[in-house]
Amino acid sequence: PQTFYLKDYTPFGFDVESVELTFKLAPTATRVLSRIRFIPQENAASSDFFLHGEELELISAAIDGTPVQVEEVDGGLNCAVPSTPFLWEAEVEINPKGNTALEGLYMSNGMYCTQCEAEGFRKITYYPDRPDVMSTFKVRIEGPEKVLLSNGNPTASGEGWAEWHDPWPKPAYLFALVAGDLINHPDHFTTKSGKDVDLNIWVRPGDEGKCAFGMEALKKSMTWDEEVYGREYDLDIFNIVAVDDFNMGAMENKGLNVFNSSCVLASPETSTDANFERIEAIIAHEYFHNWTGNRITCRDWFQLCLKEGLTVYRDAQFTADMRSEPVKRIEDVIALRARQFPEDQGPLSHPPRPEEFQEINNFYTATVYEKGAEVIGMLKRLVGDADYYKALDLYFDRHDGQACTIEDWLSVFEDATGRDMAQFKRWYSQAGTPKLKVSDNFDAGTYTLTFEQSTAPTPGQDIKDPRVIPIAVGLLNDKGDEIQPTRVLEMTQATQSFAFDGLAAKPVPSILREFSAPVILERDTTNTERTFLFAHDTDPFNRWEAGNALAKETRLAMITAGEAPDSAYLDALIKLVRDDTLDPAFRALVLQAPGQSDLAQTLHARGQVPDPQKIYDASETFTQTLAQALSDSLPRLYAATTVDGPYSPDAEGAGKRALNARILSLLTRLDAGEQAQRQFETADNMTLQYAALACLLKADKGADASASFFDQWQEDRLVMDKWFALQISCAEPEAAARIAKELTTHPLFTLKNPNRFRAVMGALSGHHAGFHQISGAGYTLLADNLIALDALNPQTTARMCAAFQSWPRYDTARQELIKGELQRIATTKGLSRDTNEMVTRILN
Ligand code: B3K
Ligand code: ZN
Repeated sequence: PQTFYLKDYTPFGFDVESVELTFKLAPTATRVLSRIRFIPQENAASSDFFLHGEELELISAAIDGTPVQVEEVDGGLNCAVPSTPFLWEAEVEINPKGNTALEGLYMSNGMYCTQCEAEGFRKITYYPDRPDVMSTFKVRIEGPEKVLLSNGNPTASGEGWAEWHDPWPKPAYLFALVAGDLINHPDHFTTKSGKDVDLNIWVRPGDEGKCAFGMEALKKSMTWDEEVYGREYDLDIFNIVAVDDFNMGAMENKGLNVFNSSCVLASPETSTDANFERIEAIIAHEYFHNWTGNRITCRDWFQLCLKEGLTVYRDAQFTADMRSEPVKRIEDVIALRARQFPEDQGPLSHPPRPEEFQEINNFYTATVYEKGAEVIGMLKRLVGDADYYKALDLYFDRHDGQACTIEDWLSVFEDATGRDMAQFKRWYSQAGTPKLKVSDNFDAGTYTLTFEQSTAPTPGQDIKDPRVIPIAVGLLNDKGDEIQPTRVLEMTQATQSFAFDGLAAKPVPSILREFSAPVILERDTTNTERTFLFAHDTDPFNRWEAGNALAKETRLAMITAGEAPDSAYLDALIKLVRDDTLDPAFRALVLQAPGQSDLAQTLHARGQVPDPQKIYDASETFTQTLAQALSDSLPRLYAATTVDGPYSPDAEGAGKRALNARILSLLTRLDAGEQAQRQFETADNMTLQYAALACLLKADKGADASASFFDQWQEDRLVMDKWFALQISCAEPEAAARIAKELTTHPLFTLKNPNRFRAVMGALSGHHAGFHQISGAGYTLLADNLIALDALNPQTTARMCAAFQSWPRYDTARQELIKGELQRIATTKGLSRDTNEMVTRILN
């Protein structure tokens, strides 16, 4: 397979002045007519006229009205063209119904929809399918469907046809078309300059009652982007469409966002608080792309984090503003450690701006997205809020309408702030998670912190240079008063010291507040000091972090030294959980057990071989001990999580229900599921019903509840995904793979729906001890299903291969089992380029 390199970038030798497309829709034989005006560039580096095209049947091609001979080659066509501006016309035929890869134009439940990012437009017609080629688009759709949508503004329509015009030049990856018998949930929005915008959420009949929350989230996002970034919407209409079969969460096509139905449809009866929060964030994310992604796009796909890191950062700011800032930060750090750290510390490690790929769809990763967002957060911390927004204003001003690079982005910061960004750029070019070792010293009133940074080699990158690391530090005295408010230390050297003068006694340091940089902090400290910070730190993130460190350390001591749960930590935890002055959402996070995969990673980093079953057992024992120690308070705490009045998915109610789930799971360990059964029977919303079902399944008392849940919800695709997943994630480790295997034979299981596939295979690979059973049953089941799915849908298959990425952590027996399965996948006949690249990288 071909490898593409950043260093090989060359511009396309032609400008595209305008694009006109006509779609004659038919399920297995759609005709696409294109009229494209090309202008050869003066002094072009290359005058080769190559158009991308895949799985197209060429019917005709003409230049300036005269039929031309083209040379069809792998991945596209070549053609001899004039050296003056010309009109290219082509007709192709495609088969949307046969498109199970869900890329290009495909059908989902009888409706037509598209997914073009990254390189799907070439499955629709011949075109220079690269993000630096931008043009305006006019689209005519002909078909019997009631609703015919494309990008931009509607210009004309009649019985069986509609026309759209998008006046904003865009790359082809932002093209979209939707056609189907859909129903809309309409609304409108007036922008700050007084422009009225029609808003619609389009859904299949029956789903119209699940649109209101998404619509409110959209309007909040539009207001927020005006207020915080000064960005206004720029078309007369904004459409969102919900689609059941979708490879990822959603897509920011200009004026026509397409959403996985799981990321937009919501109702109290069918969606959990976590679903609501995620929907709000994804609606915001896709909307924010209108400026960071669409108006300013990427020059090439190596620059993907230019739009994704920034847009994730913006949606996190939005969620923090709508809900709780510390809670959002803690949730994001938990997710970063669970998804990005393993990637960065394993065979798939790559920089936020990769320098080579075979299949770009394999680089829509936690590193590009979440670490990309962390990098923006560090930039903001280093330059300060005022200069950050000054740089962003300059970015929008200078680059509107352009396809840009990370260099353009950093130049804006240099020009707005006068700072040199050369060293900071290493965050974009170097892979791996830096380790930050800390030591301290107190002498004659001066407290000195010394930091040492290092990053282990990653694939293709042996040597790492020191990075700029913003380290937010505060100091407390022994009573817990803050004697040094948060100060951001700017580390630039491999080893560097920072002094705090004029102190009466040795302080307690609170380091890396707000998780000010995506690093692994290593410090020889005591549980006594952690317990002190857990009780007193004024930075909510670091207060949680101290508890999290204690939660990890006690489990690790149980695993490696057979110790009992640390009683000082248990006491502190109980005290905090009983403290009604604290936000219930925060208390719920403090009660959340550290991820078992995270514990395995830590053991591995300490030179030990993790045993998944032992990790599981320690976690179970700890929870059981906590439940007993807290038993007197549980009924009162449980009662206090009751929310009066009708369900509302706001942060306050959600916080109480998050605590409800934690308390109920402790109660269930003592009352054999009585309370959970009551909650299951009386719940009037999915959050409470789901939490109760999870507790019952975990206690092995869930058979009846599970059956009645199935009866109640079997017609609801999204709730059924929960039902599939929960049976696996709540199973005993030795049963997880068997249950998952049974579920793959259930009539409602299908390889054709990525949500359903992820519900089952994602739950299996997410069950640490279940997936890693020494029998290898989990590995084999996943590999069997990946091989089966690859023939239909390479993109989703390739993404799920990452479940195997952590194999080097485990014992030789497990390593051999995993490598055997990876080899079996690798040698499958006709394996996709997507999956081949993933298994090859994981094995090397
Ligand atoms: N930009 C899309 C992701 C496209 C993934 C293509 N494999 C969604 C998003 O990040 O908003
Ligand atoms: Zn995005």
